[in-house]
Amino acid sequence: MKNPVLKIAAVHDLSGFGRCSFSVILPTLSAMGHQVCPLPTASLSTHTGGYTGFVFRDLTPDMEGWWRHWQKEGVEFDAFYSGFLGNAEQIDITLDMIDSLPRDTLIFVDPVMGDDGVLYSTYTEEMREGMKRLVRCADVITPNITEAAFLLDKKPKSSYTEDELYEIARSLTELCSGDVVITGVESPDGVGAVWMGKDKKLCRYIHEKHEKSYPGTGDIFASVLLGKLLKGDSLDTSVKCACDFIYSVVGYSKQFDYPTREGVLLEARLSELID
Ligand code: PXL
Repeated sequence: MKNPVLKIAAVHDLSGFGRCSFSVILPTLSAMGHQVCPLPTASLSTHTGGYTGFVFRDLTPDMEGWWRHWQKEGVEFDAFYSGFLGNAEQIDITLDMIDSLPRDTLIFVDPVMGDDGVLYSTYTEEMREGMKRLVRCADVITPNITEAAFLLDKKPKSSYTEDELYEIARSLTELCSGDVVITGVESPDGVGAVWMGKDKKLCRYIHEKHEKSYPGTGDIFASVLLGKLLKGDSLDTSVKCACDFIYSVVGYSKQFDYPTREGVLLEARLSELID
């Protein structure tokens, strides 16, 4: 009988504390029944949002050898998932990995670059150009609204008309030729995601806005979306499930008094993701 557990090659950083990147990607996708195979780009004692003085090790020199070893061992992946990348060389290495994969591998790119209208401090112009090349290879991309603007060389704004959102999503489907899911889109009724698939129809799913925001929710959103798509769910169902989960876990976490920089209380809500 065929092994039912799908394998995902995941290229992200490891932040030891603060619930970002692998700290949330691994439990989320495992709860959904998938195997995450981590290829770490860097190790940090914490994420970079809200902490200073963190211990940081750049793992760029190990990335190609790590990938070659998997290839030599004949490991076959059902999906490839990239996120926060530390420098322009890591983007080129990630592109080479994607190039070496069979055509039917699902390429899922979360083009992590910034939030709230600004690029993360580690992001350079060269990396932004590299990220545009990376999204071109993707079957699914999940920029937040700030990253969507940066990918299209536009200045981020705090609100967008329906026509502007349509144009952003359509331009991104041309850039990546896959499905585009844009998160953190504000509207008078709340906040949520808009998405556009092959039919070029703009869809939207909104929840009322929680007054607190936490780091790492973009990583959890992308992981739930990927997990659902790999189970064979439609793009619409998968996006709605990811939005519902984020709404639920933020709503749960905000009742408790602890520093938001520690991220959402994922461990307490993971069971919602188990079939
Ligand atoms: O969740 C995005 C992310 C990933 N990795 C690191 C980060 C951040 C956001 O701040 O600092 C190290």
